[in-house]
Amino acid sequence: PRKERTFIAVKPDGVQRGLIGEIIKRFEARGYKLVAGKLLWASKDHLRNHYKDLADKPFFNGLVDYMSSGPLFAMVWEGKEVVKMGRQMLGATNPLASMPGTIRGDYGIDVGRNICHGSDAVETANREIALWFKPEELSDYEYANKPWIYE
Ligand code: DAT
Ligand code: MG
Repeated sequence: PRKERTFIAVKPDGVQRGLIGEIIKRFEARGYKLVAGKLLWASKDHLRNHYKDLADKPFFNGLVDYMSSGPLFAMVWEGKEVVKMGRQMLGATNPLASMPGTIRGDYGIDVGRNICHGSDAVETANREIALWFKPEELSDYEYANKPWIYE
């Protein structure tokens, strides 16, 4: 079976604050494998689709405005339990509720400037990966040091 994948994005505030490398570094250092990554300025329509489950929320329009306020860095990461672990590494939705050591807990304050996105379930991840990336943008490869990461 294919290894689990998740969609992780550095949001426009994270890009502006120079945190792309920091976020990549944490997933790389953990042992997860980058299978796709690109900087892009997402359209409001694309973001409304990405966040369609939140369309009824009072913060929806503000969220779409924020997410389209500049380029973001979209990624796909692969590895064992990467969806759940990715969420843990990001921290709680509200940075003020995020533990130190998480990305949001180390770098964020306001919920509307929470730096990063991570898929919340495997099914969501598959939908989001397909929404943000073409199949040919995903690279299938193995880390040469895989046996030093997985037993
Ligand atoms: P997450 O990004 O942790 O998956 P979510 O999917 O519930 O959280 O919401 C998507 C984004 O919407 C979130 O990263 C920031 C924004 N958001 C969520 N709840 C909010 C709120 N109560 N007020 C303002 N923005 C909010
Ligand atoms: Mg979410």
